[in-house]
Amino acid sequence: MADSNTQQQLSQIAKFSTLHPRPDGQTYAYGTAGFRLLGSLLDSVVFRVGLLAALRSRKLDGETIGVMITASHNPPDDNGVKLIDPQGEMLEATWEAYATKFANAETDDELTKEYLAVAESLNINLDSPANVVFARDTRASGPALVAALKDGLEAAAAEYADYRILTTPQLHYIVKCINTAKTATPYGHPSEQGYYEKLATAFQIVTKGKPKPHVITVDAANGVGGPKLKELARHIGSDYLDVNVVKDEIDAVEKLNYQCGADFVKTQQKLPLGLQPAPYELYASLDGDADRIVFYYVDDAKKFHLLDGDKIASLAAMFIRDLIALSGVDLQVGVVQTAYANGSSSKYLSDILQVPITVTPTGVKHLHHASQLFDVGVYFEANGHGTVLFSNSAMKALESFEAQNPGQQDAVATLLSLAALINQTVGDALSDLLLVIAILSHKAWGPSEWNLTYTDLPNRLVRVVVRDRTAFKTEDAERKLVEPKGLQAEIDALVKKYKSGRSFVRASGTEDAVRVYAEAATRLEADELAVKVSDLLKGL
Ligand code: NG1
Ligand code: ZN
Repeated sequence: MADSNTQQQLSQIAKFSTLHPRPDGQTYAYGTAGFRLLGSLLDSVVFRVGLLAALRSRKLDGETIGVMITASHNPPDDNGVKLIDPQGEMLEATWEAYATKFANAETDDELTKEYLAVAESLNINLDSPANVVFARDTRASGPALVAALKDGLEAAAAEYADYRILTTPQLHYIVKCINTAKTATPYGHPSEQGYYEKLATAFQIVTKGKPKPHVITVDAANGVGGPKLKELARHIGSDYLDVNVVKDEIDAVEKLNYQCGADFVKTQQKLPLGLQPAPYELYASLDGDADRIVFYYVDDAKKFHLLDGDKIASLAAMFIRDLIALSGVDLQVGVVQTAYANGSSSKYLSDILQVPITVTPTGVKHLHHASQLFDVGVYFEANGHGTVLFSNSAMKALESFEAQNPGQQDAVATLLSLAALINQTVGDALSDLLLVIAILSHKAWGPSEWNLTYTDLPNRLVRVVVRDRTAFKTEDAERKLVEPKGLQAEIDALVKKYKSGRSFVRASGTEDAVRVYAEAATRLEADELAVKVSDLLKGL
């Protein structure tokens, strides 16, 4: 039975909870991106996430848990919250259900009961220490949500540290640093400064002796990535890197992600509003919390060429595969993609580079876990969210390798610096930016040479509103519909009519809609296939 300390905690939770009432009629779900909706509807949710973070930390013997308040590429009035596990990974999936339960508890009393029920069923000692760190992006609703979070953490008697405004991947980095500080392999100094220093040093080593890269212009989506990228560039120094940051108006809160940013550029397949690029120069766009990045350039005819997550994955896999071969260390690089990966990228990876590919369902947690099965696992969603994971055994093999010649020594040193440069916790736009620049500088490539590695098949993504998206059930990494019955056969019949045709339908995990993806040999055919498959959904 609950002792007096526990009783005290429960009464604090009930008391504080009255300050953060749950809006009537609102139901919440912890999805692939945590909780995400209008900032004005999130006060009670964030308070309750504070309680859950405390429990999660207690369950893991006081290891530090992260809470990030952000809505990434969503419009300015949205906000969101998600939990970060001790190694900087996303919250373990089984806990998503507790998050959803907490958020939907009808009354303060029901909430304290849920809290106690989770503690009891998981054998959590409520007297034990709980440690939580948190940060937010630049949205106007952020400070009030932070206040709600602090109330939750205080009610649950957790120790906490406020890291104020950070990119999402910076907080993931800090969580991992804190939890590895006393281990044999500390990840880094647990501060924003530590993050910049780690990346800057690694970038300087990786690009040492190579020509200084051309200036790159980065659209920061008027979000948190702008000031953070400038700070990172300052640490790297102008001897190594010139970055020109545009769309960096973080105080004009209504401009966040508005006609700019990685999501806009990828989904619209066009330049951010007002950008007038010089031909064949490299450009990039971050999303609102700087965990996604896409690159692009225009040619002489001002034609826009997108270098998306698939192109980044292919570039990274090629570079790392070649370095491993040069080093003589026995390691395998593999790539993890989703069904949204362009068919040409998969063909290039398997036929030309001959690296193994795993396909997982959408959502970075699936990609992340699958890529941990490779010695070096490259994973990217086509939308530009991804990273490269070096396994512990790969790190040991590299660190202990006795090089036979300077070529091998160089390759091993570059691989080890890459492992420091690339965020090992989560997709990180700033780290990915440096990775791409470093590789291009090694290859002496501009964006058009990079683009030549393979030619994307024209593709179209369509969002279709249906009566009940949960009626759409898939298998084979979301590439085949099992329900509604018979629909897949109709899709297959259409696809067969198109050269290099491919199409699939799945329910979105973040919006109340289904998505239709189609690709084919020409723009016209890809568009036509997308329309025809969408038409099959009419009335469903
Ligand atoms: P949904 O809404 O499940 O398609 C979208 C993206 C994902 C991922 C999540 C989380 C596409 C087609 N889907 O998921 O890749 O990034 O949002 O933000 O881009
Ligand atoms: Zn994001």
